[in-house]
Amino acid sequence: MISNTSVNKFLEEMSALLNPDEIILIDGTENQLQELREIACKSGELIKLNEEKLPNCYLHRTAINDVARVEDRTFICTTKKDAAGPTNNWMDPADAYKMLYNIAKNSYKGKTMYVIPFSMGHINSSLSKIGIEITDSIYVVLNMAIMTRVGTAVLDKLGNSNNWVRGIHASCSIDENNRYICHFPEDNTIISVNSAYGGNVLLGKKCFALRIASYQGNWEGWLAEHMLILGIENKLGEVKYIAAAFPSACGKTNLAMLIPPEEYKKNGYKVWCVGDDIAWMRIGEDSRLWAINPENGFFGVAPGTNKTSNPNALATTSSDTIFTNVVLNLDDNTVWWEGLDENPPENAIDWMGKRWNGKVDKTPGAHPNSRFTSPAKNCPCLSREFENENGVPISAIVFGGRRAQTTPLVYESRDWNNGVFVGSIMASETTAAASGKIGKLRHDPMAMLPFCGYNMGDYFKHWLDMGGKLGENAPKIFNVNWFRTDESGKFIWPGFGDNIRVLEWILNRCENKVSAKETPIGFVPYSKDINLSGLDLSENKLNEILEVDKSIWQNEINDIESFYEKFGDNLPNELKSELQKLKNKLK
Ligand code: GTP
Ligand code: SPV
Ligand code: MN
Repeated sequence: MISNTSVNKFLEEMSALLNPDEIILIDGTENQLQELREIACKSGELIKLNEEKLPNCYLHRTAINDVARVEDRTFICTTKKDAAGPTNNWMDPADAYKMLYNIAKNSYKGKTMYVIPFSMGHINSSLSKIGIEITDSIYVVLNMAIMTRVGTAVLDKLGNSNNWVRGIHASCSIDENNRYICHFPEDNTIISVNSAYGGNVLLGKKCFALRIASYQGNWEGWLAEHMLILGIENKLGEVKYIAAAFPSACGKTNLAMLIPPEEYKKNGYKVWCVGDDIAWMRIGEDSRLWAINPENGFFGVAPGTNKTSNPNALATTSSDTIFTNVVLNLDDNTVWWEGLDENPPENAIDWMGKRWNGKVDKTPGAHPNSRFTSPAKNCPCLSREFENENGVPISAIVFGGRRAQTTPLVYESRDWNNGVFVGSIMASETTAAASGKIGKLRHDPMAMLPFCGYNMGDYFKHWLDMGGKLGENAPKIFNVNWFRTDESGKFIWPGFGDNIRVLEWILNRCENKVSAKETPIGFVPYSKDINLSGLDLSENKLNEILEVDKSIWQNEINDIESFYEKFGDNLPNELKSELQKLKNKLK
């Protein structure tokens, strides 16, 4: 049924190892997907939601021990340990294959092996890459069919090429003590066992499009980044594109789908979403940096998504969506999550499958990392360039994290190398997107700490090299922080739609339209240059969150130094010298 020699060989090996009762090739047709939805509803893997209110929408609950990415069980398996670097878990590839094959052996017995040919990026784009994921989970098939381009068209494009990524997913017994997410960048292979949750098993996403792709990008001269891509249109109809990297659950999807406040709308501003999580960026023939979103859908955080915070995301989820670990409202067979509205259902089932009354029960009904999987085409603000095979030209790169203190609302780096330094010293408070403690500050360079598929010191070097190649066409690099808090722990900056006020300053800086104030860390806005009209925020408060406190930054230097020490000789000299410059400026 498949003519590609290397794919056939892989499938033969895998079916001998995993021992499925049956093999089904995912052809990408709606008929086949509908059959699978029906099978999953019969088995209880999916619950069909109210067809009138949420057409073609389903609910899925994962195992209680399997609700987020597991960074401590994620490995980069390279022949040399140093290739994985100090920030990744490492395993010897031979040992890893042996262990994983042992765990997965015969685990498809009594089940079906689904074969998913998928393309990251438009099937016909020269920038795209192909993968084949095998899985025993219909949930994975249906999610992959939303998140990527799947089906026989992908095999047609592949022809008899051996240039594709092998993805092996085996649910096994969802045993968290035998859960492993392993990457073999030297073999273009990913193996995931004992999980059935999003980022651990939708292998096109973080595993391929970031970990494997970042490794490929280092060899091939491009960047695979944990970035949203958005376009801002002004009243003349000109659109400028920004790529922004924030750690998991720090606001990418929200910024990507931003709705400008009234006074901006009146002035003709529109925001267009190209991508909400991942950007692949290459230097174009015109020497500018061009970005595509390799995905075809959104795997977004549900809690906090509502009519005010992100109406575009809410509209996107109103049909053709798979909800994971949210509340099921038994009265009308719809879904609910914390922060959707002030009216939690009383007659409901929580994310763990237990009876739940939102008016009485104190425990959250939806898991904090509950998610929606929706097709990109549903998004009301989807960019018309979404399907453009060449992507969009990037004017500005923005880094950002969740910092209650220290980092100002926005600042601009001095030049490319200083911007790479700014990305490399990013730190952010941890969120529910990965298992482990929440709210703990950690260094997360370029929001890639959990996703860089090779030595992060070499990754910094690659960023510096890209700047050298881009020369004067390099985008300007900025840093933002929506999350500064006051004494009572409340966010000072209103965030969400109002973030366009900061993006406007960023684009104004790119076009040399406004001046800025120099500080030891870079340029911050004069408060008069951030448009506060229509906003209940005083200029004093704004100045408070624009402040760069020298004594706090002196402490920060110590943290940066101990983080940098990890990289030893792999830390590029350019970054050492940027750090020295910062130290001098803080004196
Ligand atoms: P991943 O999908 O895990 O990569 O997350 P993400 O980066 O796409 O984050 P998302 O946009 O889903 O937002 C995560 C959380 O941050 C939600 O609870 C949002 O409500 C909150 N959030 C997003 N933007 C802002 C903002 O501008 N200000 C504040 N205070 N909160 C925000
Ligand atoms: C993230 O954690 O950054 C996500 C969700 O986008 S996951 O796909 O699980 O990685
Ligand atoms: Mn997101």
